[in-house]
Amino acid sequence: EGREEAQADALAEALESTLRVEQEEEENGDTFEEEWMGNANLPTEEVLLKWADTCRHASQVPDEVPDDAGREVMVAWDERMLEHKPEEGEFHFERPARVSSILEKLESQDLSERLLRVPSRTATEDELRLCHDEQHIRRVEESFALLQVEGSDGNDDPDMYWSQGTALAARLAAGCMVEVTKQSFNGESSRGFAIVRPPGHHACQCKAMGFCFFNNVAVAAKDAVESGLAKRVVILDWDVHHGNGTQDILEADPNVLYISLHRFGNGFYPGTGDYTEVGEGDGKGFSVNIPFEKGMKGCDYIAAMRLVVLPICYSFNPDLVLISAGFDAAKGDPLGEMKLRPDDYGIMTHMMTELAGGRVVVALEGGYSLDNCANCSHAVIQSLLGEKTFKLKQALLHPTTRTTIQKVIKQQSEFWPIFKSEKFLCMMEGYFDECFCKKARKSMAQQLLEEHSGATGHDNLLSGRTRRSPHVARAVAPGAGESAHVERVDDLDSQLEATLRETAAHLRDVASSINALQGSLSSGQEESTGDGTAASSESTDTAFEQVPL
Ligand code: Q9C
Ligand code: ZN
Repeated sequence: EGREEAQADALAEALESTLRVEQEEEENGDTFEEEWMGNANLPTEEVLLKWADTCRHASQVPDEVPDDAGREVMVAWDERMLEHKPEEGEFHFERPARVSSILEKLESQDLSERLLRVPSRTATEDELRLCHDEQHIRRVEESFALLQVEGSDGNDDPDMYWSQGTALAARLAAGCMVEVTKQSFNGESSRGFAIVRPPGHHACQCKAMGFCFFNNVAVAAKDAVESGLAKRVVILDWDVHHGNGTQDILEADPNVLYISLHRFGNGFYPGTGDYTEVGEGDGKGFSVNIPFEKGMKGCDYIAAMRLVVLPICYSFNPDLVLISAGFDAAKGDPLGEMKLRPDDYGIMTHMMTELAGGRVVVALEGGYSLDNCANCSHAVIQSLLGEKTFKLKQALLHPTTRTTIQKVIKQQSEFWPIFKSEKFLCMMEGYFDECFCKKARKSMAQQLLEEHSGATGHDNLLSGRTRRSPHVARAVAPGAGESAHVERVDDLDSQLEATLRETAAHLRDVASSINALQGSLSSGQEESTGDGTAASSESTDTAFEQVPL
């Protein structure tokens, strides 16, 4: 009896590892893990280096990341930023505890020797004037006083509130970001994190909005260019909202490339950032918008990073990377309704540290779950420190991700020649199909296991390890959309088909060994090995036909 149980356990284990059926505990079981190992995971890299010299801004391949880069990370904050706060008893998402939660987390992690605190300071008038007009700067200074005297500051935006400490906090937020950015060129480290609030990316040249007063990141970018520290700056904005302010301020500037991943459509705030917005005048092609629907996971963001953000960034070859890091696309945020995990932010950060010789400066933007603020900021800092291997939970892409990415690429191909390269397009299709392939393989395995446990009465062996959801049918869905821009490559299709056939054959082999094993386990029981095999291969073929080849 005991021996049989042990054998059953061993079998279950063997099945699991042979078929690599991995279980996703917290969610719907649609994911598997992929070890994130930097360059090894960038399928674009090799192609990119080859195509770099055909791109209009790339005269050289990206610099190597220096050996000692990332050992230490600069951080800046100022307690006085906590004095921008809603009135006693009032709740507002953009609250002081956001920053405190990050500071507490960092303190609890014993990173003190590796974090270099940069002295905080306010932004100067000259720095603010790089992005804001005089009147706006005055109004931020005076609004609270006006409010006290007249009961109104002329700003009726319900998203905004003003307190005694607002103006100073806003100036400190911009100043800290500018200072860390400057020091990334001549300070003790090339990487930094400005833990600042109020956030900045909705702030326009002459208007405060969306919880933002001064555009911290835009000011730092302009200042880096104006002061001659950088020739080309890329701003990656992964806050769940479109950074309309940053885009407005920089849309005609060809030296600052603005790339935003955000939720868009159905009235989602602020309503700008469709993929058709590509910049204006000299800045045409230097705004890149990736508009997602709600419900995206890390794998969707990583796909966009690999297929859109990195090809453009490597082509642009920046000497400074700034990140508008909102954490409101993290799972559980009260506004974002996306599903990113802290590790996903670590991975995206890591992807950017391969650029600009590792000169990467991050600024806090939104993010309204305190736990997410703390944990995602920590992941970003670990990534900047070069510390950790992050786990990418690779899952079936959202049904809209493929089309979204293709639309962006088609739109941007006018400006970024890599998107016209057949090799690149082929690689992109391969990337999408690879996701199908893995999914298809996994569902075949699961189906097989299910059928089999049913046939042999050994449900207990597999309980909790299989599900009856129609994975394969769902796996087909994203591919069903037409691709006007990208033509499928026959060659690749037959390759895929071969892989799938091979997998199917392998699964049949596995099925018969399972049968043999179970036969010997349950000697005396009366099920027929032949039937089990037939049922299995049948199910494999069915699954097979549903995959578009
Ligand atoms: N009732 C940033 O994340 N609308 N700003 C919220 C809530 C404004 C978000 C509506 C959201 C602004 C920096
Ligand atoms: Zn936001």
